[in-house]
Amino acid sequence: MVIVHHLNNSRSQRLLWLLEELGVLYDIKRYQRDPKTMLAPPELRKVHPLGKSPVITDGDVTLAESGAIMEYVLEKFGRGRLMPKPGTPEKLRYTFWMHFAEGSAMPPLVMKLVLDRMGKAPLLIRPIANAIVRKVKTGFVEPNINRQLDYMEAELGRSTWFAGNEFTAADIQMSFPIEASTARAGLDARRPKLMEFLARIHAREAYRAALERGGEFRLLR
Ligand SMILES: N[C@@H](CCC(=O)N[C@@H](CS)C(=O)NCC(=O)O)C(=O)O
Repeated sequence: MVIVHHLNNSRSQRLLWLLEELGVLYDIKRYQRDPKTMLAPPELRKVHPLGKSPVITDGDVTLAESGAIMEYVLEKFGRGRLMPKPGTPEKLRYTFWMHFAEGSAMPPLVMKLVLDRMGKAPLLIRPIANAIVRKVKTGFVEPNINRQLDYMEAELGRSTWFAGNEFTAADIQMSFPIEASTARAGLDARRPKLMEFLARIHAREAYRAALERGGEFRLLR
């Protein structure tokens, strides 16, 4: 049976949602973030050397990295569901968004989280440290986040879901950067397509079932 090594308030929520959509039986092994640092506990490193979540174990298989886990689950249990047909334009869009979510959308959002949560620098160098942080945020992090959000908004103007007019696993993969953008990057009603996307996914039965099984899911800010 698939066991999801699930960290509270984390990306592994997305995987529970995929398993619920597919009706796969799974178990959850829970891990709690350190309340101060918000890092995963060291036990997770005993499951996989990277010590991040999600990780799954399934018989002899131990696999990390959300996108890879999603591909594994879809190949083993999907029977073609939640994916466009091979060779179609939708399949190409699907592949793009599956990679974009972690490859491009998440890095500046993680950088913003780290910079926003950085403790105060020693008094003597505080003005310089603050100026550097401000420059990285306004010169690099925020413009990238905004350009990406504008692109996602425009793409959702082309079709109901990210890969086309059918809901796919790419929408599950994209949900995390979009949820994270509401928590830490000012995503709001000024980007109505993304807000409608969130309302539509929140209404899905499998999304709600995954929340009930996963427990607490508050995006870090
Ligand atoms: N790109 C990886 C990112 C994994 C990742 O950073 N997971 C976070 C949870 S959202 C984590 O484990 N954070 C705790 C830590 O870094 O100690 C994926 O999609 O699986």
